[in-house]
Amino acid sequence: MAPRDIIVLPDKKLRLVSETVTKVDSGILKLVEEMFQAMYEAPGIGLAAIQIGEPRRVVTLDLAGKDEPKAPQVFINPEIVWSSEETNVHEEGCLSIPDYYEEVTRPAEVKVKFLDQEGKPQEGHASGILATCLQHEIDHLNGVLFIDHLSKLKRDRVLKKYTKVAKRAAG
Ligand code: GNR
Ligand code: NI
Repeated sequence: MAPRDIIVLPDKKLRLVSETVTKVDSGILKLVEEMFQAMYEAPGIGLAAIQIGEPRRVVTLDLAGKDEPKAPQVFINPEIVWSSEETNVHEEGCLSIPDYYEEVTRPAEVKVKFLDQEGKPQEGHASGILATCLQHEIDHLNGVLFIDHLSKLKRDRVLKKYTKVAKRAAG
């Protein structure tokens, strides 16, 4: 099957707060598969379910380099339970905001609670790009985009650009 489309700005769905997964059933596992398919096709290193239009608290990641074997990771109902005082600046992009990149400041390290694909509770400690990506994806679950961490001037400029692009495409 063709991969599912990734929704982009100014799609209002990106602002939805996604729903908690109550049971990791076959429907959720199918969603995970569809997310990996869309993420690898894009290609991107992370994806939140809402980016393919499904407002569920599911995140996929793969931080493996180009020439490395795949390293798929799944986080269901991820929750940040601790974040460091120390911050980190990393250039971010988002598949839902194509061709726009900007530096974002976030906590350098986080502890995350989540469910794995068997529905078992897990806890993990993340630093570096993993910490950045997890925070970016968890933001998506709460309707937050990386441009919300930028100045109002920059954010408004981006929003305006994508609204214009959509209007032109609609004719
Ligand atoms: O592919 C992606 N790359 C990326 C780079 C820096 C910080 C975050 C990301 S996530 C992004 C894919 C995406 O939009 N996930 O929501
Ligand atoms: Ni994103």
